Amino acid sequence: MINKNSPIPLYYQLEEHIKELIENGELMPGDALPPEREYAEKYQISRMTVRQAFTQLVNEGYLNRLQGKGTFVAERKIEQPLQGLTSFTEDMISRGLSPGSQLIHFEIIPATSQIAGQLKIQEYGPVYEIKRIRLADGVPMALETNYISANLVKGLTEEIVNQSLYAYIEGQLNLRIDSASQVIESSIASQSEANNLNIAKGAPVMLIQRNTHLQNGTPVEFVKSVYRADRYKFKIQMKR
Ligand code: 16G
Repeated sequence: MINKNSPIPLYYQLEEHIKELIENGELMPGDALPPEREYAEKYQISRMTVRQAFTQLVNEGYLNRLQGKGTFVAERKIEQPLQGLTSFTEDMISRGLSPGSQLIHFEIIPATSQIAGQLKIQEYGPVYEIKRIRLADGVPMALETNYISANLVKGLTEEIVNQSLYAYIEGQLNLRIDSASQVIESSIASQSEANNLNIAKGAPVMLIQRNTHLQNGTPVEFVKSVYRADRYKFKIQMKR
């Protein structure tokens, strides 16, 4: 498995070997890796080399190190294509995961000038402020705060937003969600985000802002989301 005569660095060979074991299912999420010492003895390489391979794999999200417990195979990341304008509920169902929401805030507020600007409504106009933890098979994936004009999307209730917002807008109100622009940037979890997402304070997250429009161009939602960077990656197709 490890070829000492190869010009490819030893740590990299080991890294690729472990990746292969993860990708072909011989190592499953949650499995403990043998200690560094065992790898070092088995392949006759230094523990430093093994550590370097592990560190790379931790940085790439394949492994997790738990203080005092050892190194474990990480959960697989959800790969989210960015071409389609889909809802969280649709995304989870298309992957065979069970979508869920934990509602932590639901209120009609007067739009601040920033929210009014995003939704193209009058300042102080009535806006639903909805904060939900989005779950996949019961595991928190993202924390989402939606702002929606109450004059446009009428009759929202806590029961409705515990299900799919897009299904209500399209299915019940017959409004056509058509396009969105989305900005993604990296950040780290604050204490309250960490509590809600069940991750450590300071863990990497992705901040996503989505502005969604109806077919006639009317803004239908302004959303700020915090996605777990250890569970999500985004994919975009490009063409020259
Ligand atoms: C996604 C959207 C969010 C939308 C929600 C509707 C991103 C970054 N955000 O989470 O803007 O409000 O889906 O989901 O993708 P729902 O229909 O399941 O409530």
